[in-house]
Amino acid sequence: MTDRPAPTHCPYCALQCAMTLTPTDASGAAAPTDAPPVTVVGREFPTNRGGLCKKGWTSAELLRAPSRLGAPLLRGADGALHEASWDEALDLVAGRLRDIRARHGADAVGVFGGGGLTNEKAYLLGKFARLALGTSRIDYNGRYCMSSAAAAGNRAFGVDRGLPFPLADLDDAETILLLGTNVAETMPPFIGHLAGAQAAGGLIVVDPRRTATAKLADDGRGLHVQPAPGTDLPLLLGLAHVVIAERLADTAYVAERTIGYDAVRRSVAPWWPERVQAVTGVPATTLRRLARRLATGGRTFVLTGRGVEQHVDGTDTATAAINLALLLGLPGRPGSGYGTLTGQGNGQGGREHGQKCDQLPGYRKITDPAARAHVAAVWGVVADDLPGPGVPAIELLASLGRPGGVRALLVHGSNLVVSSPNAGAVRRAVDALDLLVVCDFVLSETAALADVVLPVLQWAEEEGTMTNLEGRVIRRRRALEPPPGARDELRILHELARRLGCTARFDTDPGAVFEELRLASEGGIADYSGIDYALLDSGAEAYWPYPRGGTGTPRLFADRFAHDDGRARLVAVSPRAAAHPAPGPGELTLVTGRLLEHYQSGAQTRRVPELLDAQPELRASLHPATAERLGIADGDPVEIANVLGSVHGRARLTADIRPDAVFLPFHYGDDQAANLLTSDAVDPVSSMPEFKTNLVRVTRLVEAGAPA
Ligand SMILES: Nc1nc2c(c(=O)[nH]1)N[C@H]1C(S)=C(S)[C@@H](COP(=O)(O)OP(=O)(O)OC[C@H]3O[C@@H](n4cnc5c(=O)[nH]c(N)nc54)[C@H](O)[C@@H]3O)O[C@H]1N2
Ligand SMILES: Nc1nc2c(c(=O)[nH]1)N[C@H]1C(S)=C(S)[C@@H](COP(=O)(O)OP(=O)(O)OC[C@H]3O[C@@H](n4cnc5c(=O)[nH]c(N)nc54)[C@H](O)[C@@H]3O)O[C@H]1N2
Ligand code: SF4
Ligand SMILES: [Mo]
Repeated sequence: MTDRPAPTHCPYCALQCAMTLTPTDASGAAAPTDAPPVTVVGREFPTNRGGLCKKGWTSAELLRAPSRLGAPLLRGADGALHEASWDEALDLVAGRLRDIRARHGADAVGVFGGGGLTNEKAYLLGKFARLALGTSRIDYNGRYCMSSAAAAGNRAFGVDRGLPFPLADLDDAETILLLGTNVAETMPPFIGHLAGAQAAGGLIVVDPRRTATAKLADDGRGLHVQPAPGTDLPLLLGLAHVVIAERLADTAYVAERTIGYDAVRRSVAPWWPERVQAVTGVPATTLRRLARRLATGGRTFVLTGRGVEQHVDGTDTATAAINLALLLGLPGRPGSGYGTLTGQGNGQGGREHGQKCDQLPGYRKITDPAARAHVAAVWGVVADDLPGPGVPAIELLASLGRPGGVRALLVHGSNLVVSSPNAGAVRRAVDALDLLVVCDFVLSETAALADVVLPVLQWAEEEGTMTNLEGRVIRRRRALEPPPGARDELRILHELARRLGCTARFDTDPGAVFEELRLASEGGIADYSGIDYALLDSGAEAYWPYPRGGTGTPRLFADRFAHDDGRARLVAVSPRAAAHPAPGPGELTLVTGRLLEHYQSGAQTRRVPELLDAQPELRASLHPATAERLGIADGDPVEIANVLGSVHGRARLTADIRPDAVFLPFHYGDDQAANLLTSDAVDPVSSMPEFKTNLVRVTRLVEAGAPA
């Protein structure tokens, strides 16, 4: 089954580029050396068409890297981590969990999952929390990623599938509005799907930075709109205002397919273009031109990314984008549409099968009695045995070590001390835990703080399924034997459940877990019951919902939306005062995001030499005019600080950023972690934190030995 070419998909982002892994020698399980044990070749697939980005090309470097964990680690009396046997580690974890639970109750144990886990792992983790631990305290890093877009999608359409159409539908588009996404760096092969709109002069990018993606639009044909950070909501209200005022709305569609028009019309009335210009800095003439293009630009798509979603008003901003798309009659119209670009490898599937605090498999609500009864029956328990809803990630982390809060935390697939907002406070909260258990294959910054580290498998060593940004379920396939010290997470959950005395099924075979997931999801919103491994292995396209005996659903909304009456909701939204305070004297708005070479907290990509060499340390992008005012030259060491903390990096001068802002990637740890500066204020609907606009001051640091 192994040691021959395996058709699989990239371990990183939601584009899930197809790749073929070929073992370089027959002894794939040999002791760790520097040489990658497989070669990586891009494979033809509708999302990537054979292409891969740098991260994909170098993904095999980590498989046998010296930094790969080879045995469980336990924190000793000396305060250091020491290698231990699996039995010793698992016995210790189960014993301490039992003890903490007996003394403080089941909710004193928390679970933090990740959107990179396979569907099988995410599903079993949710089951493990609810049955083996009996805790309601489970949430995951998708809260930082997809929660605002998901909340807005559920509210408007009654369903949350990031792209309700195949990505290839973009190829024929004449107009594409990209709101707060830098796909040229975050999903490079994606830009192949923008070529048609670009050629048609209809590529429009809204980003406070002139990113690689914005440059595709800013080519004399399309348009780059550069609003002040955090002002997309008024911008979108202004666009809707022009659409209505100039009678550009698709009134037949609005009448037949939506409800809520009157309230939205009233809510956008006060957002005339000149007022929007004053708030956003985007000229009124540009707004009018943009609205007209969207209304008359033929096959048109509106797409959002984290730049408009990761805000305290991210749900409302995503809602305003949906309202605009509905006014234009785009969702469900052939050749047009609205969508959000899911980020993590399994960011879509990871939000469907029970890692979210309020959710059971199949995108069911944990508070819905019928959903509880269905899942309880599949799990062989009674509904009363299932805990109720827990709390979202930020609240979960804030409770660590606090009276009545979580005292033991299990982490599966997140480097949360680097990637969570207000990371300094998170670090202190983690220190207050009685027990931290981290499953990972590298010693991430979070794993380095753990009492117990359990080494797990990497993508090339495991079987399972992922659901990509299109809602398409795909197979992850094993290309080589895992190293002897690492263990499959399904088996870890199985072993822990057994040690905790839980008699429910915890299969270790991913195929068996998927069969159970099918049953658990059956009849739910994200229904996978018609999908099995044989179907996926046959190469069939499997978009959910895919009911048993039915077919998949590449395109949603052609005839109806998922609300009972079949209509979409136009939801009136308006900016809240003080959601995004403008920078005061001496302050800049901190914009955070990504670089091509690094993935997320950098736990993986900072361990790939080629990627680290390309982006070795934190660089703060500053406008030359701002830098001059602050007495900073290119390459100077700088401190970026606010009341929450401070970080150190080097200045990178670029006219691609607005003079009132500074950009930091969040890919670095220790004193280079951008999240030491981000606040843990959250969106009231989605509990998404504010990652994209915080206020900071930037100062030049004097290097030791250098003249001031
Ligand atoms: N290289 C790389 N690729 C990745 C990842 C990675 O870490 N590295 N992560 C994956 C994941 S999980 C995700 S979620 C996706 C994210 O993919 P994207 O959404 O493309 O990524 P970001 O860089 O977070 O944000 C996109 C843009 O939003 C802009 N922005 C910031 N504030 C605002 C604002 O107020 N308004 C507007 N309109 N724009 C704003 C930023 O300048 C940035 O260029 O990428 C995926 N792909
Ligand atoms: N300032 C700022 N902060 C942000 C963002 C931002 O734009 N700005 N973006 C946010 C977003 S969109 C996201 S998605 C988060 C992501 O941030 P994190 O949740 O920290 O995600 P990763 O860095 O991918 O961490 C995943 C960890 O799990 C490990 N891992 C990978 N696969 C597996 C597996 O199968 N099992 C287990 N057990 N471990 C595995 C990896 O080695 C790594 O250590 O960051 C958020 N934080
Ligand atoms: S775009 Fe995403 S899925 Fe494709 S190779 Fe790069 S990281 Fe991997
Ligand atoms: Mo994400």
